[in-house]
Amino acid sequence: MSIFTRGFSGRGRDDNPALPPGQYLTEDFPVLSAGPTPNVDTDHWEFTITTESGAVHKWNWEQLMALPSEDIHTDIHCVTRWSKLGTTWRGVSLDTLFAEVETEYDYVMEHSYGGYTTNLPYEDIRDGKAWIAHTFEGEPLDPEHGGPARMLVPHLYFWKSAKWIHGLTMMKDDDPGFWEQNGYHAYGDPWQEQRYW
Ligand SMILES: Nc1nc2c(c(=O)[nH]1)N[C@H]1C(S)=C(S)[C@@H](COP(=O)(O)O)O[C@H]1N2
Ligand SMILES: [Mo]
Repeated sequence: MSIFTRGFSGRGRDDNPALPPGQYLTEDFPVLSAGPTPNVDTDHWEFTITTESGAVHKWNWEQLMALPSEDIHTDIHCVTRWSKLGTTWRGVSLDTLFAEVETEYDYVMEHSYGGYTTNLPYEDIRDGKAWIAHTFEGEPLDPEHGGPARMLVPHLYFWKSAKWIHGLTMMKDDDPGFWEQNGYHAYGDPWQEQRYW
C-alpha cells in the first residue's frame, strides 16, 4: 500500500513543515478586509479594555508608544489558505496592557474601528501570544493592513488579528464575532484546520 501521497503527511501543499495543513506559501502580503479601510489617525486613536466591573482602561497613541514594544518574528496563516513565513513586527504585548486589569472573565471580543469584531479566549492573548502591532518590516503599519495598529495573534488564523483595533471587551461566554457569526470556527487553530464549523 502506497502512503507516499503528497498531503497524506498532514503537511501543507508545499511540503514545508512550517506550513499548517492545507496552506500554501505566499511571498506578497494580500489585503483581506470585509469593508473599506477606515481612516484612523493617531491624534484621535484610542484603545480601551473594558471589564465586567464597568472599568474602562484607556490608552491614547502617545501612551501606547511610551510602553515597551517588542520585536515579533512569526508566521501568519489566513483561512483562505495563504501563509506568510518569517514576518517581522513590532508591537506592545497584551501582557503589558493587561498588567493593571482585573477580570474573572475567560473570553475577549476584539472591536475595530469600522465595526469588525472577533472573539477568542483570554488565555490566547496572554503569556506572550498577542500584541498590538504598529510596525511591519520596520515601517509604520500600512492602513490597508490595519494601521495605525492591529491585533497580532499569530498562533490562530489571521482573521483573529483585528485590523484598526479600537478595544477589547471581556466576556463571560464565548460570543461569536463577525466572521464567527458567518460560519468561521469559534477558535481557529490553523494546525487543527479549524476553518469553519
Ligand atoms: N478590522 C478588520 N480586521 C480584520 C479583517 C477585517 O475585515 N476587518 N479581516 C481579517 C482577515 S479575514 C484576515 S485574513 C486578516 C488580513 O490581514 P491583511 O489584510 O493585513 O492581510 O485581517 C483580519 N482582520
Ligand atoms: Mo482571512
